Amino acid sequence: SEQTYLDFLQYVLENGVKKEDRTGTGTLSVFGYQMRFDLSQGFPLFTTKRTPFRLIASELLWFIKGDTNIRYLLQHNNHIWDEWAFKKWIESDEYNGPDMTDFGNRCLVDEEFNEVYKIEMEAFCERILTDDRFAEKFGDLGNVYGKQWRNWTASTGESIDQLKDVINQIKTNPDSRRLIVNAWNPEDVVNAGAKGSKAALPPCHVMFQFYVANGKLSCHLTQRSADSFLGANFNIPSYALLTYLIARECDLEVGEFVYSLGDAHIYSNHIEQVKEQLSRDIRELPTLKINPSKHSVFDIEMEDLTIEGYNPHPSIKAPIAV
Ligand code: THF
Repeated sequence: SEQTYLDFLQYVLENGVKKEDRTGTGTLSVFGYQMRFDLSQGFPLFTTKRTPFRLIASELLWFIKGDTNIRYLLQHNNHIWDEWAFKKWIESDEYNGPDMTDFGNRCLVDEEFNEVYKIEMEAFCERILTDDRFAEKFGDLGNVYGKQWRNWTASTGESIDQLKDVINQIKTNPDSRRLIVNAWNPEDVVNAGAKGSKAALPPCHVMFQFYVANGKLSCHLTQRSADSFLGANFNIPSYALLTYLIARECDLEVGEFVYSLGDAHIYSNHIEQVKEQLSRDIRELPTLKINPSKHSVFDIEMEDLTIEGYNPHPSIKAPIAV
C-alpha cells in the first residue's frame, strides 16, 4: 500500500547518510531497500501528493514504442526529459545562445539567469516540435530505455526486441526464470552523458524480471539509483502500468510489484517537501481502466488509459537535479 512508500521516505530521512552526488546538490542516502506492492489492491498512484498519471503513461508508451526522442513526449505535453536533451544542445557546436553551463544549479540560485534559461528552454522545445532536422539531432537521448528494450544492438549487428521476446516467453514458457529485460548496456554506459557519448545518461531502472504463479503476473525491478521524492513515485506506477498491460495481453491477473533499490536518496533540497508529504493522510488508491478493445501492449495509446477514483492531496513542488 501507499504506506510502504511513506515508510521508505521516513527510513531514508532517519537513516540516510549525507552524501555528495554528481549533480552537486547533496543527498541523504541509504544503500539497498526493497518495497512490495500488491497490484490487486489498487493502482499505486499515490495520494499524499498529486502525481500526474498522463506523464507516467506517456513516458511508458514512449519506452514501449522504442522511441528515444523527446519529441513524442513534447507532443504529449510531457516535459520530464527536457533537461537531458537541452544539455546536449547547449554543449553542441551549433549552440550560440547565452551561456547555459550548469543550468540546473544556476537557475535555482540566480533569478535573472532563471528567466533567460526559461526562454532558451521554451525556444528549444518549440524547435524540437517544429523542425525535423533539429529534432532528429538534438531531441534524441541516444541509447536510453526505448532503444535497449526494443532494439538492442547485438555484436552481430542484429537487433534484439527484449520486450516482445519477454511477452512471448510469458505466454509460452511462464515458469521460466529468465523473463528479463535489461537496459544496462556496458558499451553504451561508458562515458554516458559526456559530449559525443552514446547515451544521455545511464539507465536508473536497470533491469526488470517477470514471474508467473497462480495465474498472476508479478514484476521485480532493480533500480541502481532512486530520487525518492520525484522519481520513485513515478517509477512505481510506471512499472505497475507495464505489468497491468502485459498481464492483460497474457490473460493473467496482476500479482506483486517488487521494487529493489541500490542508492536510494532524498536530495537535500527535497527534505521539507518530504516532511510535508509524510504529514498527510493516505487516501484510497485509484483504479486503472484499459480500453478493452485493445489487446496488445504495442497497440495501446494514451486515450486507451484512464485512472478512476483518484482524489489526491495537492502536488508539492521540488526542483529536479540535473
Ligand atoms: N533525474 C533525477 N534527478 N530524478 C529523477 O527522478 C529522474 N528520472 C528521470 C531521469 N532523470 C532523473 C526523469 N523523470 C520529474 C519526474 C520524473 C522525472 C523527471 C522530472 C518531475 O519534475 N516531476 C514533477 C512534476 C513535473 C511536471 O508536472 O511537469 C513532480 O512534482 O512530480 C527518474 O526516472
